[in-house]
Amino acid sequence: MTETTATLEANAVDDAQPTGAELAIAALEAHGVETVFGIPGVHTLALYDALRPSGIRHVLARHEQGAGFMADGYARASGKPGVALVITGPGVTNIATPIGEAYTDSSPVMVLSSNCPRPYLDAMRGNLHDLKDQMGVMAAVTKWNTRVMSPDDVTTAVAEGFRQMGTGRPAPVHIEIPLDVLDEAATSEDIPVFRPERMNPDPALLNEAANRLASAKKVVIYCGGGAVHANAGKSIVAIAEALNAPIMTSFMGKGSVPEDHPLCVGALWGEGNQVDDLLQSADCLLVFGSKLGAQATWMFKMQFPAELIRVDVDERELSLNATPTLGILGDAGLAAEGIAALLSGRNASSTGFDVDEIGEVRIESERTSFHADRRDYIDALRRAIPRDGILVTDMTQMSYVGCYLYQVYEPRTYMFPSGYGTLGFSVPAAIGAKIARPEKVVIPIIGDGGYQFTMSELGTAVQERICLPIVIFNDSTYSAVKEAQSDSRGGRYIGVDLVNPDYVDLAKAYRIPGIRAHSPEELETEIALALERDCPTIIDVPIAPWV
Ligand SMILES: Cc1ncc(C[n+]2csc(CCOP(=O)(O)OP(=O)(O)O)c2C)c(N)n1
Ligand SMILES: [Mg+2]
Repeated sequence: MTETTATLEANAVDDAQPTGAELAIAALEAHGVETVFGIPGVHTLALYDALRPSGIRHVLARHEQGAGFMADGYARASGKPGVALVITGPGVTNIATPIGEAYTDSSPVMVLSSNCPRPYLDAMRGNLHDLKDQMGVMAAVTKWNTRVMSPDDVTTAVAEGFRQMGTGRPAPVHIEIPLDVLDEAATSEDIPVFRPERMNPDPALLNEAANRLASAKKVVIYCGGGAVHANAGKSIVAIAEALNAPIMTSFMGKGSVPEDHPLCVGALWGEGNQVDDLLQSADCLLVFGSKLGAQATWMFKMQFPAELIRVDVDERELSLNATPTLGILGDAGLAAEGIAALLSGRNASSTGFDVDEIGEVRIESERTSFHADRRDYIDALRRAIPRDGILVTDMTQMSYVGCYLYQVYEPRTYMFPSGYGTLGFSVPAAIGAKIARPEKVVIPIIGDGGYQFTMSELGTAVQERICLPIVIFNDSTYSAVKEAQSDSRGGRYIGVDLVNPDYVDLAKAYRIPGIRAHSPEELETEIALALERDCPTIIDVPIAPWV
């Protein structure tokens, strides 16, 4: 661990030794935390009391699920860990769902929780917020999970949490501090501080990769979320240009390279489609930061060429799902930089793929992608959102159209609850993203069903006066499920029709503008108007049924 040590100054109210809670907040500050998301309770009074005089901003969520998604959106937009504070028991179980999403999508989120006083831990003796196995709940959704039994161990736990989030695959962590530890005075004021370092790949392996790439006839490059996280795009494009290699991405890899680059075929791969034809004609695939998971490969139907070179920061994922012929453990950005340097000066004109052919593949695979007939709304969103603006999507049909057809140009400007697939992600994640990047346009899209999972977080956006056009694609149906019941259950529909509130009237209740947009053009206009306001705007978009 790279560590420096800070000492507590600002938060100690008097000369007395700091408490566990004061040290926890001081340790967050020492790690550069500027914002925390949460909901207080009598089990976190000490933490909130220590937060008050600190320089950290507290954003009050309306439900811990919202706080978790906000911290996740904050992390995805900024690249810095998001932090959430929750109470024992229901606070912890409520946040477990968004932390499950952060875990599958490799997003660094730290949850700080309390628990009953030490003598009552896990004892179920009738204490308020008793949870039989709080550590077990959070073990299921985190990379690292610890219970701090002494105020002297608080700051090392926080530093270790940051080390876990900043080393290898980014992922959530949980630190539980029992009530009496929060209030107890420590004997030490030391605050170890972890400073993240990028993981250097082995230069010999980079050399070997460059040689194999140079001797391959046709190389395809594949970018996953690791390429976004490592900001590897520029070097990956340089490799692609040196080899005339098309670049594919997963949904999580969107934005790693600009999707309007002539060599990029985006996230359009599908079994048997034109992008798949490109892949099948290659003799080498170079993968940056992807687990080549079940969803991305359509249940492992993606066939790989004989040479499979993989770069990953996580040792397990480096060979997960497909054994590489050459595996390089390390930061995707550093590896891409090294390989690009080794390939520079290469004359690519006579090797690799025909660039015009790649352009045609893109057009043709867009034409045949999921519900391409609905692309007008996606095109309207792309026109309404600046190049560096952030689109936050949910589990709605229009999002799935966008996964393929919405072009992303910059890293960290596209979010999708990819792995856990949790409805209600987009609005709170967008709130977190906007708090992390207030200068950017941030727009969540969501279905009428998904909106009702976390609609309470509108209160947070109103209270924080966040400029946020919320786009609800409204068909009064769980259409994704209805379509699946149509496709595979003979149209035997059950549990998919919704009686919804009027979302324009709902906006009125929050004293914010609510508008109905009836066409892609109206949507574009209403987004432009909403971006002028210092509050959220609900844009309800009635759409035709999908099934
Ligand atoms: C927490 C959670 N519960 C249930 C589901 C299953 N599910 C996936 S999509 C969907 C329907 C979503 O409806 P809506 O938000 O209106 O979008 P639409 O499919 O109609 O476009 C459901 C219920 C889920 N993904 N997440
Ligand atoms: Mg719907």
